[in-house]
Amino acid sequence: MLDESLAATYITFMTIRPILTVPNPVLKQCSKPVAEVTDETRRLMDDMLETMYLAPGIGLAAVQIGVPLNIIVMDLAKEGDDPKPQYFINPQILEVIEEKRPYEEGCLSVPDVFDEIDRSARVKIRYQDYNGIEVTEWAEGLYAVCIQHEMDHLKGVLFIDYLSRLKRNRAVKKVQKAEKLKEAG
Ligand code: K1U
Ligand code: ZN
Repeated sequence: MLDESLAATYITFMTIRPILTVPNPVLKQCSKPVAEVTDETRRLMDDMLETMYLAPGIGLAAVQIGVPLNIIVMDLAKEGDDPKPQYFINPQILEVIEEKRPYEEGCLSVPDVFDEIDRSARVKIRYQDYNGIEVTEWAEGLYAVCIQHEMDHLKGVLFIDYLSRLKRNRAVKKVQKAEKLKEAG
């Protein structure tokens, strides 16, 4: 017979999911709201977090692993500090301040491409957390940059969409070339 404490223990296995890269058309899709936060939602967010840590990255939207739902994970902890995972379900931007700040952004769906993007310095957001609890707060600094970048993913917008057509095309070609080289082994 199973030991009671063992039987009561849930062993969860997290799965690393492939991250879609440009020009995959799924990345241009608009994500859909999550109707209810369930264990399945939490399993998806656990997978997203592990996938993000391995990449490595500081944020990931569900659509980047081919699931067009309004879900984002993030961890902005400094290297050497304890992990500080954050989960955003159905995030909304309620207010933005006018002041814009530039930041050199990257994206796991556009690997090895970085460019400076101007975004609002502070944004007020509302979202549901890992347990489905509603949170309203202001984000600033890297938090503001990252949440705006990730929320763009939910609308099918990539940071390279803010660049000139020349830079954007170059970025996509660079990624395609790298993918082909990887496939060729
Ligand atoms: O693809 C993504 O959406 C994730 C992206 C998030 C982001 C980075 C910078 C500005 C805005 C949004 C990344 O995580 S790219 C990788 C990255 O920035 C990083 C990786 C390892 C250590 C530190 C940063
Ligand atoms: Zn991105």
